[in-house]
Amino acid sequence: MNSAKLLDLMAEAKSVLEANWRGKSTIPSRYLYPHQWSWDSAFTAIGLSHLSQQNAQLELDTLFAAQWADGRIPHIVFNPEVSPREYFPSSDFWQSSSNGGPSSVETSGIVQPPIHARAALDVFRNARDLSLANEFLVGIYPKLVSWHDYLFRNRLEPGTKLVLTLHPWESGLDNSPLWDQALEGVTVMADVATSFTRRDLQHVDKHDRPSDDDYSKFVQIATDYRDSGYNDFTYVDSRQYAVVDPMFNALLAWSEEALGGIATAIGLDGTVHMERSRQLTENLVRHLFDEELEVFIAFDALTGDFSRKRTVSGLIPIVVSAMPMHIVRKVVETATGEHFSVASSKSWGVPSYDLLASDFNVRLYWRGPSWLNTSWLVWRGLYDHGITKIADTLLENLIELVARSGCYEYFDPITANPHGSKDFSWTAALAIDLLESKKASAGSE
Ligand code: 9WN
Repeated sequence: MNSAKLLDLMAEAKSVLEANWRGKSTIPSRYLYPHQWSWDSAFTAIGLSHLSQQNAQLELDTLFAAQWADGRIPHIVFNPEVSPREYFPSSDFWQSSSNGGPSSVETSGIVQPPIHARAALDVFRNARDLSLANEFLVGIYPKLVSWHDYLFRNRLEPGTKLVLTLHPWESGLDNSPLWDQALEGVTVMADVATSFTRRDLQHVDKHDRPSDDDYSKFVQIATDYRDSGYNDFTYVDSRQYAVVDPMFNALLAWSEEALGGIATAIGLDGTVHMERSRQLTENLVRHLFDEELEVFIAFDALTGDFSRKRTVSGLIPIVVSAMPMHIVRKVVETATGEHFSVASSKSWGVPSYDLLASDFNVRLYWRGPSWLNTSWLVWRGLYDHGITKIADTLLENLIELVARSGCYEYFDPITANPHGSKDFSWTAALAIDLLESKKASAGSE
């Protein structure tokens, strides 16, 4: 791609982030998601770190200002100036401040993948003002520790010793086929099914979004959790959904490694974090690596069944540095083979689902399309494990995808057609990060 096109992409990505900046944090999209989302903010901070160290730090600090007393980082922090009619479920649904959430701000009660420590370390590494960066790390480190402690304390699944997601939204890959089996067991009460109006369909095509049936189940599970007062311990008996997700656990392991790096950077001992990461990695391999499918799969803690499907969630554990190289190689073979066709002319980005599955769908939410964040995670895994040729091909492919189709929420992996919301923050942020990496590697050649 010529340098004028690369500059155009950089300019477009910057303008998306500027337009979505709300003074202290960034919204994922002006059309669909008008509040602050947890893992979106982490990805956005990584992109912002190349543009403004202060804003990147503020993005994460704002999110962590909404941390609950028990350590959880909520998946949404609501902007009180936005009407509840703009997004469902709104703060009236979650009722966080009367159920253990902070009193200063309204939030949701569930969480999202723990990628924040990794984002904080990337922000620190890209910083120009080192004393400001150090102050930022010192401030956020105990909050990150308390966030991870919440997961280990409240969400540990006793059999696998991995952490549980209690809602498909907690995975960030809401509608992935990996959760289908677990969702089959969810009973929706009649009053819940009729209690809400979807707002998402006002903004995007219904063929791009989860079905009404799935949405009712999402609302039912969130209602059950809320009605327990978001108490992870008393909730155990009434749970209708409790799934061990490979990506969520891999990001926790990767972030524990990052916490180790942060601890060292601020003069503390990071051994405990490296040890936690090692244990999580060992448990991921032991319990969730499927030798036949050659990907990581999910475990349903309520039924004891495994969900044996090839999804992007099962490729992402290669981000963890401690992942044994023979496992990384097998996963990379799956990623580059016919099921995902990564880094080939046959697909754009990393498809969210097996291209050969009978229910693969090029446009349906997390059931086929490529997203920039999950593709970026696979790229980081390749790159950090020194699988440079494939990593570089994927990097070029991702840059060209966004340059061609724009900063959309997700893309058809076969045609590159854009889907979902336009001007999407993490697409813009991670495109910036990829462009900067390309520049840095060209500079070092
Ligand atoms: C529910 C904001 C979020 C992302 C998720 C993505 C989608 C919300 C929704 O949008 O989820 O949290 O309404 O569909 O699946 O990963 O964080 O961008």
